[in-house]
Amino acid sequence: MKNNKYFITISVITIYFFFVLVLVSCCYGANIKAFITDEEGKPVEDAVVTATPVSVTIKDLKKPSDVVIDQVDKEFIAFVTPVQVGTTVTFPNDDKIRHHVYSFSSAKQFEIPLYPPGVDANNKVLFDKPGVVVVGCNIHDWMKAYIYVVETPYFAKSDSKGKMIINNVPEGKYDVAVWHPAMGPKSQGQTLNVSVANGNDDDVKFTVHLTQQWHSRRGPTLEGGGGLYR
Ligand SMILES: [Cu+2]
Repeated sequence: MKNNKYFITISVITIYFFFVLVLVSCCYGANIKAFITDEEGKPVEDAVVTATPVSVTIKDLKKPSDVVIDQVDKEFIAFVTPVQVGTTVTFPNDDKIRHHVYSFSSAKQFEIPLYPPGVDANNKVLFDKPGVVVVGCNIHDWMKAYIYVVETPYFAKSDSKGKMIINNVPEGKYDVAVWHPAMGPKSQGQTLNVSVANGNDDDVKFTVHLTQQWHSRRGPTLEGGGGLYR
């Protein structure tokens, strides 16, 4: 009998905690699902959608975690990286040659002079102002990456299907905007007003006009590795 009572108590506690868990997980805001296409209806990869609170105070802000932009086979991985203001980005070198990473963008000017393969704790840059930072390599002209520094903690980047999800956006009103490195002036300033209600996911769609992007031609691969630089 005693055992039976014990079992019932444990069951009631378990069920109680299960409901609390469901309540917390279902009612902490909602997700914003975005779909980005170009004017022909083709999915656009590497677009960033931001949700900036209008009626919500961002409480309990987590410190942005560190982000990595790798260099592999003389390309930056990834091509587009959205980060929140205050994020530190490291630039490891996963090639067998040296790279020289820099940016002249007003949102962040920096330079990591010619450095060898590996991870060096000094190759860290703090992004402390919002804006677009174009990153290049002094040795390999075709290497290019974009860091999109945003103020809001609610943002995401589209995949190859043009889709993304901004998770756990607290209830309230938001200005939802889109950005892409090749976005022409026609698409600038597109903003949607979205009201996020607890437990109700929102679907948003943007159509963007992309301009032709200019790219340096990739240098030839020299047999035998091409020494320290190429
Ligand atoms: Cu390089």
